Amino acid sequence: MRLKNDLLIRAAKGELTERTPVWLMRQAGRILPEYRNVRSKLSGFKELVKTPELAAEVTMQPVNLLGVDAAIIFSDILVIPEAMGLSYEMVEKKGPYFPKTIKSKADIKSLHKVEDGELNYVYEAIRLVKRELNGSAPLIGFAGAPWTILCYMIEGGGSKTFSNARKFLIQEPKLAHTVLNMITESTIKYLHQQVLAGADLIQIFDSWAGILPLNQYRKFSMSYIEKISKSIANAPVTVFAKGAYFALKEMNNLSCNTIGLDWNMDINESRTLLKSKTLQGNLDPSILYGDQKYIKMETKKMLKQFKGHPHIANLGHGVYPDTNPDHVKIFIETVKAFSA
Ligand code: 1CP
Repeated sequence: MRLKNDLLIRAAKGELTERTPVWLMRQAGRILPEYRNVRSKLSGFKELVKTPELAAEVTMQPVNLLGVDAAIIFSDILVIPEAMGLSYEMVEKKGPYFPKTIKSKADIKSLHKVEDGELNYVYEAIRLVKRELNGSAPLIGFAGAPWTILCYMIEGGGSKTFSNARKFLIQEPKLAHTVLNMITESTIKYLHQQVLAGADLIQIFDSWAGILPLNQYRKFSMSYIEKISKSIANAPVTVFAKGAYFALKEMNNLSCNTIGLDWNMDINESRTLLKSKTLQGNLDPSILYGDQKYIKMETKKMLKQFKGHPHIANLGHGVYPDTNPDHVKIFIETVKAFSA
């Protein structure tokens, strides 16, 4: 199916597009009352993730209601650890909780690599969204980076420091690599299936990149991201490594097309370090708490700094849940008007 709006794909491939494509990390599911309406009728988050018709419906909401240039499939990075044998619960207003975690070699024995036939509900949702989009916008598939997934498998949920995961890297480096390899192989299979089902671009989220020093980041994260990026031949790949300003120079050598910047990463410096990459980002999500004039001014300021370099407009991390959807629309409309 030919895309009628392929701005995102062309920008990802390094083209200076006639206007900058725009979408928002976490656009599906956090801010729209229409999402909460669908969600409130269900037993919980996981029912939504595992029901392709509903996952497809909420994936389409930001495209139809906000006018973004891409859809991102409604799912979670945690479906991979679950498929590997560590199930999670999504606790209302708190976040994920894993009753079983990785503490020792014995815990790894019960894990398995994701096989074909697992996670079919994600691929089915992708097929449904593709039919619905009918080429009007590209669809982004995604997965967590192996390091970020390992963090949740060891910690069992969110954490400020992920110090248990960091302890594991120091005390059990070999075991860490064993699990990281299993996650990597599972993720490669998973992302290939997403592309086969119709995903037009793949984003890898390394949300906890910023807690590792460079030497550990190279060994325990970037090497696995590279394996995954290299294996995806039929879709452009974006790597978003939150907080990894110290690794940007080396990220220019990754086999991916786009690097996502968070709001602390300097745009000019990033352009110099990442000459061969498209850049995505990087408006501070808290700017959307401001008034219309402020949002417009800050968005234009950001766009000007990226001008002349292939760029995909986005926030520097996920949109905050209490952001007014009208403010999100101002951001999107400003991007569309600026570069036209
Ligand atoms: O009931 C609900 O609505 C729960 C909230 C929610 C939602 C809507 C969670 C729980 N996950 C999601 C969906 C989700 N997660 C998407 C779908 C598309 C979209 O929202 O646009 C995506 C892309 C993710 C990715 C994700 N999940 C990341 C990486 C991106 C990031 O923001 O850093 C991470 C770290 C997760 C784990 C996760 N899932 C949910 C929560 C609250 C968390 C974070 C837990 C923590 O505090 O560490």
